[in-house]
Amino acid sequence: MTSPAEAERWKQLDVRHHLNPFSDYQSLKREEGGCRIIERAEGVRLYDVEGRELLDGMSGLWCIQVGYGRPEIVDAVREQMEALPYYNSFFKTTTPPTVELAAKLAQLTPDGLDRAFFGSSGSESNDTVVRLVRWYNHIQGRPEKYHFIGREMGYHGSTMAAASLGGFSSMHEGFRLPLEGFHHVMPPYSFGLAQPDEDEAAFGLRAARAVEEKILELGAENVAAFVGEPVMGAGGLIVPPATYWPEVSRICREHDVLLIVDEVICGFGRTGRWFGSETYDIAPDVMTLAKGITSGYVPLSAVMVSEEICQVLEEEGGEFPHGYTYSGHPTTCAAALANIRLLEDGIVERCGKERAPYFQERVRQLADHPMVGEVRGVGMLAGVELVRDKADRSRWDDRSTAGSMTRDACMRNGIVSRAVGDTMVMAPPLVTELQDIDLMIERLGQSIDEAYQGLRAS
Ligand code: PXG
Repeated sequence: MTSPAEAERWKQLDVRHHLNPFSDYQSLKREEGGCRIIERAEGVRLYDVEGRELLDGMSGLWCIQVGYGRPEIVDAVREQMEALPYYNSFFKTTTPPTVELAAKLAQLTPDGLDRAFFGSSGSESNDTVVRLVRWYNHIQGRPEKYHFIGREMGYHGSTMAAASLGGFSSMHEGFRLPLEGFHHVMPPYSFGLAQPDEDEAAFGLRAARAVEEKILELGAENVAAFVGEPVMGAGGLIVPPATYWPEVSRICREHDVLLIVDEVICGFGRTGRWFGSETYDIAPDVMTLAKGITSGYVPLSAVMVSEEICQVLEEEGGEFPHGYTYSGHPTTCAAALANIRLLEDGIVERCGKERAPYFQERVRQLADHPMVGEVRGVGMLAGVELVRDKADRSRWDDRSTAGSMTRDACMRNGIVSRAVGDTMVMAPPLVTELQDIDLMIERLGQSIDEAYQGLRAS
């Protein structure tokens, strides 16, 4: 058990020496009691240095599919480290877990995606996509076909290219981003963007056709690819209408634009099936994977590439000048193989059949609360959007107040939920027991109500 003095020392060190990602440093410094320090975890529960227990309704950052404390992954990592902790896959070498994992991913992912390029993060994988796709067009003698289309509110990572693919203006301003050649269209966010007289199906088609309009505006001969998450995560858990992906797929095919699906959040059972592409019947040319690939135990990502693209690389490409020191890292690949064995051993199936439908049913019960405008979700993903007035969907004055108040209340009530503006997001581990789902929803509901009472009183 950590002593209060030791906990205090860590908090001081954090403020003095650590630049936390996506943090307001002044407010971190002011934060009463300092940063929360998580020390250990088991199953779906986190424990901080003060000994407080929190239910992890976010699977870390959308990644702990199999829950914390799985000895199978720990053992696999230890055994691999003992045999070969590191070797690279540059210059005509590879390692056994690297090729075993590549083959496993080829088997699990949709037909036609049979080869993997490895990295250490979702951002790296999306950077790989940009380089790979531009190279693919370059070696075919069409270098002008280099433009990418992403979506406003899309999130693809923090590196320069990944942030350019993403559609967050807060990540562009001040960084000279997006880089040249990156464009964005409206997201399929019906609660916020549909016209009053427009139904889901019609809105989905309109959002998809924004992709086509952008292709025509840029000239199809100049557009390399469209990139999207099956369900948008960090942008506020945006679940597309059923009409959206079939129309986007048709448009990409018709204009010879590659369809890149970012499965960093949706992959490995998160949407109730193995991949979001299965849930939405998408046939991607390229797919990016990270997070759930190792359940976050160690950093690893992959880009799955279609045979058509690989054939061109093989026949026309020569050497592909791209790679990372840790591409195909044997220890992380061994962790992924152990994690996937657990997922294959009934976790994805049971989640899809039992836990996810139960989670969806329970979270939708929050829709009755006067501050809840919409509950949306699929699989083990849910968004609860908070409004001032249900009838006209108006917001509390400062968009994010209701969200940040609810998030703070969640922490007090022992549940981790993420606030994206005024949308509360939940993405619990795929192994969450039904009674823990009950507890999570109860605590989230109570926290929404506490924030509501607070907002009404102010
Ligand atoms: N694609 C998607 C769809 C993501 O959600 C990335 C790529 C980038 O992955 P890396 O491993 O480079 O972080 C992500 C990451 C949040 C949050 O608060 C979301 C992410 C990362 C950090 C915070 O919602 N998603």
